Formats: sequence, C-alpha cells, structure tokens
Amino acid sequence: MDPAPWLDDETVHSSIAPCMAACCCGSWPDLVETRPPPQKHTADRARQQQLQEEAMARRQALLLAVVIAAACLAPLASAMEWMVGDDAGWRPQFNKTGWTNGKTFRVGDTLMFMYQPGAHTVIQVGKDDFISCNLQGNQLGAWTSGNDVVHLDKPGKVWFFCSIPGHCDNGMKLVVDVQLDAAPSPDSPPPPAPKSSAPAATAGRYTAAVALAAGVVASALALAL
Ligand SMILES: [Cu+2]
Repeated sequence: MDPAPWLDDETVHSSIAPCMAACCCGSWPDLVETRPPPQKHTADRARQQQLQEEAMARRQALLLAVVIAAACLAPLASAMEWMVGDDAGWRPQFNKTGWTNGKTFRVGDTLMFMYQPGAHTVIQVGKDDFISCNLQGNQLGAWTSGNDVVHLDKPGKVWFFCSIPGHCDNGMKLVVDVQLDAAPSPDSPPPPAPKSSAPAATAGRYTAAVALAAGVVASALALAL
C-alpha cells in the first residue's frame, strides 16, 4: 500500500521528531517517573528510628529496675557465717561463754564449728536430749570433721552438743534460736556487731550481696542485648 500521497518524506520526519525528543529527554512524566514519591522513604525512616528509640528506652528502664531491685534485695538475701566460739572455736563449757548473746541468727545463715577432729563432735538433737545430755537419743544431725558447716534452713530453736562422754555434762552445748529472714524494722535498734567474728560475718554478707547483684545484672544484660 502506498503512503498517503499528500505526505512527503520531509513532512513525516517533522511530525515524528517532537515525539522522539519527548521520549529521549524524559519530558513525559507518566512514562519516566516510576519511582515512589520520596515522602514515603522519609516516613519509613522516621518510624524505624522511633521504634529503635523506644526499644532503647525499654532496655534502659529494664536495667534501671533490675539494678534497683538488686540493691533492695541484697540486704535481705545476704547470709551470715557464724564462727561458733569465735577464734577459740567449739570447746568445753561453751554454754558459759555467752557467745550467742546479742546475736540474731536467721534462716540462711550458717554455723561453722572449728575444733580438733576426734577431740569433739557436733550432734544436733531435740530439746529433751539436749537438756538431759542424752548421748543415746535421736540424732538429727552429726558432724565430726573439725571444720563443720551447719546450715540454718528453717526458723526455730536448734540444739547441739558434743557427744564425747562427759563433754555435754561439762557444758559443751549450744542452742540457737533461728529467726525468719526479714529486714529489721527501721525503728528497731540495730543488733550489736559480732566481736571477733565480725570479719567472717561481714565477708559472708558482702560476698552474698555481690554475687546476687552480679547475677541479676548479668541476666538483665542478656535480656536487653
Ligand atoms: Cu567435746
């Protein structure tokens, strides 16, 4: 089929040229501008930043709460290690030393009995056997190493004596009244400090508090990171 006779070559070229220029120079917005508008990117970034800031704030709040909790709980959780008889240890006529005077024993504390192995023992008994020094009675616990650690794990009185014949009758006996672990009320006077057993007792509380605080903080870091 012949081209339209009224259009010569020059006329056809001059009609197409503006179209070609428009395509190449990108002046047709509908065809060239296919990217999303820049406002969407900005909004996404702002939202992301807000989420990150919120997460950071949550971590900081969690850490702060944990540190405060650790500081509050440490005194409650601390336990005392009582060196029975202090430097002189577990010995005859112990009940005349007044070693328990002014001391408050709590659940979680420990008693450490130091003596020459074989020379003495530590036997936990009931009240009646304690009073009568009954060596044949029911033994609730027995320790003989000379470096014995007894855990005070429940409230109430605990009775001990030495089972070497004659020693209990000679006063080698100890009763301890264990209190429930609780913070002392603010208006009650603080208990007198232990005398020569102070370093061991203080070290025990310090160690327990530091261990607890370190454990809690480590857990918090693991959660937050
Ligand atoms: Cu003894």
